[in-house]
Amino acid sequence: MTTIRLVQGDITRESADAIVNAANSSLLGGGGVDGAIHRRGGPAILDECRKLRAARYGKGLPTGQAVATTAGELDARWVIHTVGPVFSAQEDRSGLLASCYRESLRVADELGARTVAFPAISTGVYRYPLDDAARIAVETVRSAETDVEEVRFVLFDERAYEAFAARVR
Ligand code: AR6
Repeated sequence: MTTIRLVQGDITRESADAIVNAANSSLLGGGGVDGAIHRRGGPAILDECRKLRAARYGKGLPTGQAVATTAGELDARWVIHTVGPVFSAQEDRSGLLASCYRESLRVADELGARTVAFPAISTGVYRYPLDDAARIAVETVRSAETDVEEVRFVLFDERAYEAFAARVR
């Protein structure tokens, strides 16, 4: 059984086995939670991202997939980078968003992580509507077959927290 917990705050302040990053396919950093993770985690994370790019993801990490690096100076063992879909009103990309959560948990299982902290993937720069994103996140984690014992959704603001709380209740 995986326990779901909700926290409002900055994910870079969390302590967990793995912290998930809402990255972009370049793996080279960006704004939002990605920028915050690289800032607080320090250069070791970017170093490993560069090596992963060179070795495996020359064309970028595809949307919906996940890959782990060191967590640098964060209070975690790993950062799991995943690439959420950019929201589209024309095309249903919910499967790709669900895949981010599923693949991140699969990578967490490979690593042996038992506690995993997720941000609300795609709900910032990528504009995914919060209510839909929260439903997909919670449903996907609930139906995942994983050895992860605790999934913690770390929501940056009250609006995001309430959207997730409505799905967890
Ligand atoms: N802790 C927790 N959540 C945060 C934090 C934080 N420190 N900072 C922002 N959020 P976003 P995306 C929330 O834009 O939509 C980047 O440039 C934020 O309020 O970080 O998946 C990447 O490089 C929102 O609810 O990620 C990509 O190019 C959620 O995290 C692109 O943005 C996700 O917002 C990815 O866009």
